Amino acid sequence: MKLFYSASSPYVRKVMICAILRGLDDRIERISTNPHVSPPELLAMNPLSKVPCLVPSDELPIFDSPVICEYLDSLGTASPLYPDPGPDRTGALVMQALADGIMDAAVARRLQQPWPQDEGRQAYDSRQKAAIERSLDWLEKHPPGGLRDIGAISVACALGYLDFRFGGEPWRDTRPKLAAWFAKVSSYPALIDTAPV
Ligand SMILES: N[C@@H](CCC(=O)N[C@@H](CS)C(=O)NCC(=O)O)C(=O)O
Repeated sequence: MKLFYSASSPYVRKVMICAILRGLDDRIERISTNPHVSPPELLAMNPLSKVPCLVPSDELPIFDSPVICEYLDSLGTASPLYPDPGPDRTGALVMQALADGIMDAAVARRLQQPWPQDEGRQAYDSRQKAAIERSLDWLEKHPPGGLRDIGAISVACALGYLDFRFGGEPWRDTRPKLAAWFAKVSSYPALIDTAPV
């Protein structure tokens, strides 16, 4: 399988953590890609010009990260990362949606940074930042347990991205439970091996 890949993308990190936990990472050939320059090889597989995009041999390309992660979960024999239909699955998917929303807001803020910070951009940045803050507060009230499902994996990637790109905006002081959980899972090999660069 080929994966259009960027080492700094939190969505790509999600996919790679799932691949590692499913024992599939050695079946994935990583193709280093800058989606922002819309390379033709990526556009041929994903008209949205976004990474991650997984191309299983002889099959249709797969995007975006939730779809890729669920596809990987259907391969191999390791413990499933998507619970069976029911409350646990719904909870994991909602947590994934929240974490993906944090990533969306943080990536959007990052993309705006090089441009002149006029009033409109400042208002946009404040709105994204507020969404992140509220989501972190929600996670402090409902912290993930372990790294056992797609929800927890997604939260780890979102927090890792905040530390990577917004290290000057501390989030831990007012969220001790979330901070303790993240400190614990950050020592797991799947997180160490996929840390953003
Ligand atoms: N919802 C998508 C988001 C993917 C995404 O936004 N990836 C960024 C890299 S971090 C990208 O490829 N951006 C290129 C662009 O927006 O043009 C997913 O979960 O895979």
